[in-house]
Amino acid sequence: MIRDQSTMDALLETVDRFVQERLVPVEALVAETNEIPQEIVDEMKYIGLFGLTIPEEYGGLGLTMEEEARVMFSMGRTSPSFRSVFGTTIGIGSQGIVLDGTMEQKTKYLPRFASGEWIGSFALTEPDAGSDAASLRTTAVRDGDFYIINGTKRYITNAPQASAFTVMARTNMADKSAQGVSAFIVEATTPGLSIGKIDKKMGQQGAHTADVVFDACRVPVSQLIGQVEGQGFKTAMKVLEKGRIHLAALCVGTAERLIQDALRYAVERKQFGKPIGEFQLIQAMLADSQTETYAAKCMVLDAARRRDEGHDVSTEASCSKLFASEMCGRVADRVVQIFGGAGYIADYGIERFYRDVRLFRIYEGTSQIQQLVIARNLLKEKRAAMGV
Ligand code: COS
Repeated sequence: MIRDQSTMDALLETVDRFVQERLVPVEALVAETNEIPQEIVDEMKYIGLFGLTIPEEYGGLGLTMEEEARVMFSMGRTSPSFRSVFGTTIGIGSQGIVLDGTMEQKTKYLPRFASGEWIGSFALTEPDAGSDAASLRTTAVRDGDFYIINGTKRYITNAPQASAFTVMARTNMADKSAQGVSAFIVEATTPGLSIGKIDKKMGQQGAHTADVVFDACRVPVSQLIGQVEGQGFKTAMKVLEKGRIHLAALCVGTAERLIQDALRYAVERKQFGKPIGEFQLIQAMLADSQTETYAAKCMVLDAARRRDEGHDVSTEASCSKLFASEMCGRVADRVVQIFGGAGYIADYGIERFYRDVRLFRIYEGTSQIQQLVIARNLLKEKRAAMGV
């Protein structure tokens, strides 16, 4: 749903200009230094990127899912690490509070996130709990007006920069299932919370991940999201469901960018006396890439619109994430092929995208988890229809 077309057009024009004029020129620098320049982060705050999904009453833009997806199409046209600067804050790092937080929690945290003053991060994954997120071992034991949190969270995006984490921890030790898990807002300065060293990754330099370690970390009971125990896993799943549409949109934008790079190269590069774009085998790779990108875009927009209409989109969100992330991997692979030797050489930036997009098939639920969610939902619906 687009609430106001002219406001949306203005926002997209601003983001497009920011991406092309400010981000694309520093892609190589960011990859080289593994840092995003502070002035770029400040400009993101100024444009309002940290508040895209925060409701307007808390200082954000309150974008609908379709509006958010369209902004992500634009953000995808540069290195994905730029999106990560504000991506966890507008996504998994804040949405638990937006969806399930109390009024006090929203009032305290959301305006800080929306302005970019605070970075929000999401701590679900652990050394022994990845795809099987419900098996998490981090504990939160009630002690008077506090919970004492112990455990380690792994691969946490923006952990070194975050001011507050949404942390999933087990409050009911007798219940090893998802029902024993609760969600907390834990401020980074809370005694007992520490951040591990920054991980060395395959790609997406400039976006940092690290362990978050809780060692007898005392968190006031007021930090329990929604003030209800046992709801934390559901909160996490709802947050991830929305995040999957967001990421699928990013995949579409990145594929579009790569196709544009490939087209430029295909027009300029000459072999056998003519531009390589005139060869049908190159054209086939371009056509397949465009077709798949278009298909993913249609899926993302449909899933987003259904969510805006209030439908359950668990299946559509997973279908979109699965198809768009796998599609983006195939497009990146073909574009390396079209560039040939240049595609393998760092100066052209194509091999960097090839590495960067590999994460799309892994984070916020691997492709295999999306398949599992889709199949489970289908079978559940069929069983219900058959009354078995
Ligand atoms: N919205 C609302 N509630 C949801 C939900 C959703 N999208 N998905 C699941 N739930 C609820 C279920 O309804 C169930 O509640 P009830 O017990 O009341 O029925 C509860 O959450 C547990 O769900 P389920 O039984 O499906 O949990 P499982 O442990 O079997 O597995 C998967 C769930 C595998 C789908 C889940 O662990 C998952 O998504 N794993 C991947 C995690 C991930 O994406 N990690 C990436 C890192 S975080 S960036």
